[in-house]
Amino acid sequence: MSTAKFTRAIVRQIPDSIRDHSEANEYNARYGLPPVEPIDLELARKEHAEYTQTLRDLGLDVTVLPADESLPDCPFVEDTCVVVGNKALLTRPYSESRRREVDAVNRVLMGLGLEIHQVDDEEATLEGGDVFFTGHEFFVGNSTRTNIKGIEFLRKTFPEYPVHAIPLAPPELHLKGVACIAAPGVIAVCESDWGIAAWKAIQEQAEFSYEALWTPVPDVDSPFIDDHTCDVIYFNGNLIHCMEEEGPKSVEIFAEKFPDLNRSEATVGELQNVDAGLTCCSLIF
Ligand code: CIR
Repeated sequence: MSTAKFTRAIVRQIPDSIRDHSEANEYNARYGLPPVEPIDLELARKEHAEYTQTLRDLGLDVTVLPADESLPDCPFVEDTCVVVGNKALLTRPYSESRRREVDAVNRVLMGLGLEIHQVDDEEATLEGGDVFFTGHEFFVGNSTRTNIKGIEFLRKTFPEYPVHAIPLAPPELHLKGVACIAAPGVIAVCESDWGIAAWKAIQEQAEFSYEALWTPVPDVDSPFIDDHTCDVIYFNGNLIHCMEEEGPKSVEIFAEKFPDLNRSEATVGELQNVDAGLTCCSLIF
């Protein structure tokens, strides 16, 4: 993992329009998944405010962008950009309805003087939820949301690092939903068929060595418990993971594996109804 210190985060508030117009509706319909449960907006905003406060408490300078009602999925800022060091690659989200989300994030990053690159090929798609950086190399999901042309932009922007494309079959949305950097040299991987396949591909392609930390597959009787709990946030010796009530087995696994990390719990609970993971509500750099 890079020793560079992370100092900033960007988050974006939740528009009312997310309740009826999130891309999750279209996604679930396309892949035969159950219809999206309506979001309790008040609860979602409370959880989002607590999530934001957790980032502040851990020392980050957090920019909170206002919601945009014309962009229902705008709180998922992670998808709009990949930032490493002083370089930022503005992405091109898969859905037309999400493309303008990058503009507000771009303005913040430009104001901070970052070197900005952009996915500007009409055939390329890339979403930040598919990308994780280990400090030495990138792993990027070749998924329903990110294609090979999009991955090429990551290679062109960061020629100093290897970029490895990891196949991800639907209905999994993003790579970080099944494998995610959890600490230097440790990748949290969900013990599902998708996670196992991703880990195999990671091992085949990695140029550095990593250990897998397996997180459990949800129980069929309680499918939201321990679901996607590999999606964690690591920076500056801090690990943010799911709440104990969301992932009791996972929290035990993190506690045992990382006695020396400063662990915090956070949730984007209500937003999980529209396919949000923990990492997707912030851009940390
Ligand atoms: C979408 O389908 O694009 C949004 N409803 C969810 C995006 C979540 N992004 C992420 O986990 N990185």
